[in-house]
Amino acid sequence: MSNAEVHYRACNLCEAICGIEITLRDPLPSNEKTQPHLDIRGDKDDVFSRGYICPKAVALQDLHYDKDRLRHPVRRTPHGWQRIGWDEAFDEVAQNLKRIHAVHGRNSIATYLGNPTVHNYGALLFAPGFIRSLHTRNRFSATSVDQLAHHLAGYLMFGHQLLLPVPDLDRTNFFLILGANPAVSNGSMMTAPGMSRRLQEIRRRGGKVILIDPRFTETARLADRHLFIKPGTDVLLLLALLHVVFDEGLTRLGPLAPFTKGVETIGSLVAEFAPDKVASITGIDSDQIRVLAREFASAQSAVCYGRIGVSTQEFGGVCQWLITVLNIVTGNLDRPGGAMFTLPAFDPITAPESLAPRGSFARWHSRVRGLPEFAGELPVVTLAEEILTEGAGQIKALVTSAGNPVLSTPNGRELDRALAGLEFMVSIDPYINETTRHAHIILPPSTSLERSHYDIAFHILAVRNTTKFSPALFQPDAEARHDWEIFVELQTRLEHEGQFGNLVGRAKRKFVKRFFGPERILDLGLRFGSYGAFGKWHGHPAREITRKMRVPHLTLRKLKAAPHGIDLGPLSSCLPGRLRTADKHIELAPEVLVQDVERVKAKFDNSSLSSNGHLLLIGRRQLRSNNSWMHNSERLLRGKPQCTILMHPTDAARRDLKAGQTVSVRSNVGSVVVPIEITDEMMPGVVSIPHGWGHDRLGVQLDVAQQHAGESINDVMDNQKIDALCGTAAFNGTWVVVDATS
Ligand SMILES: Nc1nc2c(c(=O)[nH]1)N[C@H]1C(S)=C(S)[C@@H](COP(=O)(O)OP(=O)(O)OC[C@H]3O[C@@H](n4cnc5c(=O)[nH]c(N)nc54)[C@H](O)[C@@H]3O)O[C@H]1N2
Ligand SMILES: Nc1nc2c(c(=O)[nH]1)N[C@H]1C(S)=C(S)[C@@H](COP(=O)(O)OP(=O)(O)OC[C@H]3O[C@@H](n4cnc5c(=O)[nH]c(N)nc54)[C@H](O)[C@@H]3O)O[C@H]1N2
Ligand code: SF4
Ligand SMILES: [Mo]
Repeated sequence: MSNAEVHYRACNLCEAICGIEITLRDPLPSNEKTQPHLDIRGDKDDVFSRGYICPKAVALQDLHYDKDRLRHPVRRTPHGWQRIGWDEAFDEVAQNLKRIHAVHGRNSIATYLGNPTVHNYGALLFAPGFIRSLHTRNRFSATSVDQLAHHLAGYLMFGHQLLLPVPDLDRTNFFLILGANPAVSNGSMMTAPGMSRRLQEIRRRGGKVILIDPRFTETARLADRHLFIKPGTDVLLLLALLHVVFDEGLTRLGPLAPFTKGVETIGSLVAEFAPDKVASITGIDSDQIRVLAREFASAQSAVCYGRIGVSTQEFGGVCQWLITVLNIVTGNLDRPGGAMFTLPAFDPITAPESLAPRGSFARWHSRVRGLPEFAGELPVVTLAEEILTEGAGQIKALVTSAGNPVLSTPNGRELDRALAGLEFMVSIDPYINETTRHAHIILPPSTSLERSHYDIAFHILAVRNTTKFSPALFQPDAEARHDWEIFVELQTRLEHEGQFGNLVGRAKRKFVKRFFGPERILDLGLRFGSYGAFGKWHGHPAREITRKMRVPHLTLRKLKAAPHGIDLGPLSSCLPGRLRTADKHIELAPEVLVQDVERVKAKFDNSSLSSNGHLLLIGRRQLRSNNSWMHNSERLLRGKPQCTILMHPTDAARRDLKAGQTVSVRSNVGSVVVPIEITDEMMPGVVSIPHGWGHDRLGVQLDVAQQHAGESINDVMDNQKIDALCGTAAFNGTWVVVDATS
């Protein structure tokens, strides 16, 4: 890139996919050791984000220039990490995996894919092939500490794990949010750059924003109404809202009626959940619940949306299902201002099953705890015990890619111990962090500025159909490898053995890299997608839209000629055409979900509501932090310590705690020590600690992060506390004891 050049791309750090504009601010320094300064701003002409960015975008350069970032493969030795060549590293990994496979069987090798995988189209396209080549059932990912409940509902109700309705944010008149903080997270399973502005606009056009959250969050400040809820009880609120809708005859399916099954089942299911029955458990007054249900059902358009606060709790699966049911029975699915499906330019829904599987559920179960698979993966809450429990099928080797499960999964300390005992571990990751420090070999990929970028995942979840391609900003070093190249290398080395096999493997790698890299697949996907020359459109008015927008026959070349992206218009109605259920009906009442309500009843019938002096722990996200892995950027870490516990003044007074002092937070699995902030933004009885901290561990090589180490909330979270339906971690509402440290 020359100094005068301006580069446009999308920020790949979170789901908001903001357009950014990058220029070199200073002339290139003569001393090469000085970090060049990139001027990173919001791209005002980006068709979707219109100039919005958050502070993390500027830190993209800190990741690229980070002196702690690995630039070549390393091997762990008793004398520390040793630099090795790529060929040697690939060979060693392949040999170890083959050996362990031969001795202990296919399930002895496990894989874990972390969150940045979905922000990296090369990894997203090529990781599955590599994982398939291992033939293991022990596949894990961050999905089971995140959005698994959404996929389960999509799969059971609409026939495809990626048929996920998105709030039509820019047109809705009533936005009901449960357990999400989009003003900070910038939105999740709802891609919409500039979330605060979009929320304000709902109110400006006369609509309402209502938030249900145990904390008065940054989003609460933008809402018309905020209601505290006791963590983990949203399922009862949703059942009660539906109760009112049915009881008062407010259901209206509208155009969905001819192809929606199971309405009566829902009606009888919710009959026993009158608001009075759930009020004291949820902490929300029954009149408030009634008013909310009526307002929702009678709004010109309305959409209910729930995220991490409800996805990761004991009834997360049922919650995400009931949220969609509420949208459907009030006539708000598939209509403007409600919950709508996207029509992305690269469309997995219409892709062949072998490329984008519809999903599957409970085809097999985990060995130790019997947790069900979903879409070929097992819940990560069981990874540690699958490593630690002896017997046939025990995990002996692990491949992690773009993940830090020691900090991001519950009972991280147990996993930490388990990883230390593995026969072999390899990590594809740019850092030596809390997880990868256990690897025998680390394979570091190129940075996001060194590769092209296309958001395969987040265009599927966006509140508007747009499409954008970002070219690489920097040429990668000769030494660097992209994630996808690493996967191709490993896969072919595993698939082809022996002298002849090696030759075939090498030829195949060359062929794939030259003719079928990510860009070529993207181009094909665009051509066969709904806006391409060969696209299927499943009853969708996409053709009409493309004609009007004058983007006939999308190709990668056309996309490259539009550096600010191409707007493909607002979301449009597409049902029943886009359904993937066998009978093209919406399954409103899937049996496994209906059945799971029995578990809800059992829990709340028996549970004693007294807290015995315990507090309920929940998480929180922070604008200048991104899960566990951006804490090595000085500019994001400046200012007050971020890893603190928030507590209501009455809870603090009862324990004689003062602002700023350190406290110990204990659960049945472990404890952490953090400073306390006293604030009435917390619901009494509830405390909050952010996740992703806890960098002060032996061998971690993250200089800045270690100076701001914090502690890991997941040392306190229990990996036995799960949504028993699908095995997702139930982070929210963990009982803890908080005391002053002596
Ligand atoms: N700045 C920043 N942005 C991020 C991330 C980040 O780490 N930092 N992470 C990204 C990722 S991976 C994701 S998945 C998204 C998540 O996006 P969000 O879900 O919007 O993020 P959170 O801030 O975790 O919001 C969860 C909210 O649920 C509330 N909550 C906790 N327990 C309960 C409960 O039992 N019931 C209810 N109703 N509410 C509850 C919490 O108080 C919190 O406000 O954010 C993404 N964006
Ligand atoms: N208590 C609690 N725990 C939580 C959550 C919570 O709300 N509360 N949220 C959960 C959620 S929503 C999520 S998504 C998970 C995240 O869980 P993980 O995905 O396991 O953790 P991350 O912190 O995202 O770690 C990302 C890793 O990827 C590496 N990395 C970054 N970019 C790249 C790249 O381009 N290629 C490769 N190969 N590696 C890269 C980083 O160095 C880091 O090691 O955490 C979950 N854990
Ligand atoms: S909100 Fe921030 S981190 Fe997320 S895409 Fe936009 S600039 Fe990047
Ligand atoms: Mo996430």
